[in-house]
Amino acid sequence: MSEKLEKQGPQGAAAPEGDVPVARTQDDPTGRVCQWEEDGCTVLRTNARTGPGCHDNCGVLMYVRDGVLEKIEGDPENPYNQGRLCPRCLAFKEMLYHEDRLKYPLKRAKEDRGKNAFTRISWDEAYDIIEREMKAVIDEYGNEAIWVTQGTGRDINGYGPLMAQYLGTPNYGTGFLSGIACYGPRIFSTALKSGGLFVCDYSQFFPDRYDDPRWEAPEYILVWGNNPVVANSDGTLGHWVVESMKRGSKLIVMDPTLTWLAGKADVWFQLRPGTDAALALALCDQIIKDDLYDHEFVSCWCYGFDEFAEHVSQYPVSFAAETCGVPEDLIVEAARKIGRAKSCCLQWGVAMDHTSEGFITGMACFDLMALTGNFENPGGMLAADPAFGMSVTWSPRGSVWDECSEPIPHPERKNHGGYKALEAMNGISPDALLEAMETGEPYPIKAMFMMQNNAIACMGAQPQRILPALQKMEFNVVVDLFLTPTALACADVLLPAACFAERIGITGHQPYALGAIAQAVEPLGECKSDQRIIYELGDRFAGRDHRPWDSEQDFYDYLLRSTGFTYDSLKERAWAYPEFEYKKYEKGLLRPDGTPGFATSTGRYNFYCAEMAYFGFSPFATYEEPPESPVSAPELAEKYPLVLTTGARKWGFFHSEHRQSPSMRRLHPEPEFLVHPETAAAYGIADGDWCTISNNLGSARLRAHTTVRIRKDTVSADHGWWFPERGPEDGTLFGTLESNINQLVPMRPGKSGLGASYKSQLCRIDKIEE
Ligand SMILES: Nc1nc2c(c(=O)[nH]1)N[C@H]1C(S)=C(S)[C@@H](COP(=O)(O)OP(=O)(O)OC[C@H]3O[C@@H](n4cnc5c(=O)[nH]c(N)nc54)[C@H](O)[C@@H]3O)O[C@H]1N2
Ligand SMILES: Nc1nc2c(c(=O)[nH]1)N[C@H]1C(S)=C(S)[C@@H](COP(=O)(O)OP(=O)(O)OC[C@H]3O[C@@H](n4cnc5c(=O)[nH]c(N)nc54)[C@H](O)[C@@H]3O)O[C@H]1N2
Ligand code: SF4
Ligand SMILES: [Mo]
Repeated sequence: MSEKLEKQGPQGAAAPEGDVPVARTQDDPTGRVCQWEEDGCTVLRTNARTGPGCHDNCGVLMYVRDGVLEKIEGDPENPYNQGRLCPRCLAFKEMLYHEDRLKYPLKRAKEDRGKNAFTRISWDEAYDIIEREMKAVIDEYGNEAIWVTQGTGRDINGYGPLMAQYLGTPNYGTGFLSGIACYGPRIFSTALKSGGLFVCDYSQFFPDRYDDPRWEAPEYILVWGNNPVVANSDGTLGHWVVESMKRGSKLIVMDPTLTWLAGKADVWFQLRPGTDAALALALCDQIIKDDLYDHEFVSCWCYGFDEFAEHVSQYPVSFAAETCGVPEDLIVEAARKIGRAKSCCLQWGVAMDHTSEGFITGMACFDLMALTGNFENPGGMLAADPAFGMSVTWSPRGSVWDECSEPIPHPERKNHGGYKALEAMNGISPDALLEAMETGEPYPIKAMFMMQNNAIACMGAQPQRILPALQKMEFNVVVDLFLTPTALACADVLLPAACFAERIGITGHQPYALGAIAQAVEPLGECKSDQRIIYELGDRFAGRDHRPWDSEQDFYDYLLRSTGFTYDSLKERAWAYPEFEYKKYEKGLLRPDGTPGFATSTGRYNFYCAEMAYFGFSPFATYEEPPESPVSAPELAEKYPLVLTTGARKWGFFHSEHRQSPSMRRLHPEPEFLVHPETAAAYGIADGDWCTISNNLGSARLRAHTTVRIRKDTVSADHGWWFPERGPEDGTLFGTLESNINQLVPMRPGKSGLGASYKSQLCRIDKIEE
């Protein structure tokens, strides 16, 4: 262990001159056993994490016999999931031990891109090639000519930026996700409105969960463009919604499809995709007209209410009813339910972000929470800061670097595409970066480092543009579990990553709790964790002396140094819950200066948002039609009359993952789209028919699944499809462009640079005559 880390105090926390941080927790780990023997197996109590992908960290029991993972079960004692596991964790072994797993570093000649012509190499040789090629790109074009990309959530979120730091590039972000449209728009809109991120209160901040006397179930949960029982998205477990319902919570659901939760809702808005902001603004207007808003919260803690009330009067229920295609009286009913509820929370999903002006849609929905005073109250919206204040975000010059010997130089010239909002949030524009790859403007992108990201099969809109752009790069690195279409198309060096059972780690830095990931089995072949790959490669660019950690365990001790834990002390208890209190804005716990209020420029919740005016937008949330809709583009709609929403999550797949897992594939054997039987009949399509879905941008081949659950004017298509069973030899990149619905989605954000069109395009459907 390095000298610096040896100086840590008894709990392993950094000990700057005797000042040892002590973790103040709510839960008592006495008697919590984290490893035992059972029927010849060693059982480890720990937490799941990626890979394969997920947004959560459920508590698991891993049963290991003779070094082999025999089974995985939900840990009934872990407050997070209380024993539940979804199908993907139950089938985890099928991914862990899949014969197609990458096991060794591979290289391939540039002229063989697209061909299965890889050669096994050592890690040293892989690092040598990456060092040589990346330095060549840096010398000729500058550091900013490298784009480091990541996929969603997974375990990369905190660590990916570190790779970009090592390569000295400011261009780091999600790989080809148009408009950073996964939580990005919602996170940034809530930051401007309220100074932070807030999540629904399902008691997840308490280790005794629903039994905690401080907690009350939300009276209403607005499930808005989200399907948490399937997706468990953004660190919310769907079971929490169900458990809250058992304790009295009622639902209002906004979804063009009748989901399982919509079927249990008091009110279900089967709205036209992309029109959510109109509904949110009309709900606000109705609540104000009925005088059901929270006068005290609004007058003490909000900014710009009177003008806001005036502003939303432009969006009466009649307007929303017509725009969204929902009954007027249902909007009035829902507004009264929300306005009169003791508590209400917003369980929102990525459907917000996946419309062109999703950034503003998020603001409109969030305003509803402020209007009804649902902040920091039991059953309302709670601030979501990292547990124990742990920072793993390797931003340039961030405090996470404090103990490193040489600060990594801070790169400039981030490509935010000229969008002021993106510049303010220090974000890149994937849309502008794709253009830079294609055109060399404003400066060229010449190399890609892609980690946990299968861009052409899933994340990227218009993969037909991304594929040639990747193939003309001077150098590409891919780090993955499998040979994906993206890796096959473009990787020059392909590195094998470890699954969570094969490595140590810590959980996803969520607000509720911190946990350790224990290693259950040896990695397959020579797989390594992404974290280790990053810092070992970092030595080639920043020098071995730059880091005070020697091993992965050291690395986590370093990251945990201000929390009061070491990796071992966390592993011994599996999880730890920090202290928690409600009403933090009243107690000065939200603002860095310790004064009451919200961490915004005004100190209040901003109905009027001055930053928006600075970016050139209305300071209030507004409604705008998606650019391609039956209303905004009637001529296009004549040719492509149906509204297309895509990517509603499936139980068995995490995006383009799990297509190799036999039991997950049995759940979803083929790519399909939902269509109303009457609509299907009008086009001569029967359930199960293979069809072409097409529009002005492209087409994809999927199977019709007729169901009355969906709006008659809308089809909902799967995303992320490729066919690993075809093998890498047939020249089709595992058929990745055959059924890829993103060929119909433009790589084009909203006016702010945020927001996309994955959930609001136009299309037509035609039966394929076989
Ligand atoms: N199993 C599984 N879980 C996942 C993922 C996965 O791939 N598989 N992906 C993860 C990721 S990265 C994300 S971002 C989350 C997303 O998870 P969610 O936020 O739940 O998003 P979706 O499943 O895309 O869509 C949720 C619902 O929105 C509806 N919808 C579609 N268009 C619209 C619209 O315009 N307005 C409204 N109001 N509703 C609409 C759909 O019918 C669907 O029921 O899931 C995460 N969890
Ligand atoms: N049409 C349509 N397209 C969409 C969406 C939609 O709703 N509709 N949703 C969009 C959204 S919200 C998102 S976030 C993106 C998601 O897009 P991505 O996050 O890029 O998801 P994947 O394409 O599944 O690529 C992830 C890759 O990471 C690999 N992987 C998994 N775990 C690990 C690990 O621990 N280490 C490493 N190195 N690799 C790992 C997997 O094998 C897989 O190849 O897709 C977007 N694309
Ligand atoms: S949500 Fe599912 S895949 Fe994710 S950790 Fe929990 S059980 Fe595992
Ligand atoms: Mo996402």
